[in-house]
Amino acid sequence: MISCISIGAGLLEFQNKIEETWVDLQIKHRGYTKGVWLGYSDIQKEGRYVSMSNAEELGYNNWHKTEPNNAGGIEHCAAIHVQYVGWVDFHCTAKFNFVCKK
Ligand SMILES: [Ca+2]
Repeated sequence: MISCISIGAGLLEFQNKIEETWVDLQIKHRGYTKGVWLGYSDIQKEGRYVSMSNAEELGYNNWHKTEPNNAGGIEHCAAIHVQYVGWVDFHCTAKFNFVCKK
């Protein structure tokens, strides 16, 4: 996140499925094996995911069918996890890849 801000960008957010499909392709192309952070968090209010760039609720979303589940009460950051279809919430200190979006 800090790295993205330093270049005048923010973490990855999606407007629609077309954008997500393109990023999914890049993830496969680059051989990422864990996940990619998204710029969404519910750290402010549990269960209410908002954009970290403008604090607004998500328009488009693609949560996995059992997510977000706040497993262990410690999952407050959204990510694409390569082992799931759709997004997951995950503990924010995990070492995932990330994408900056301008
Ligand atoms: Ca989860």
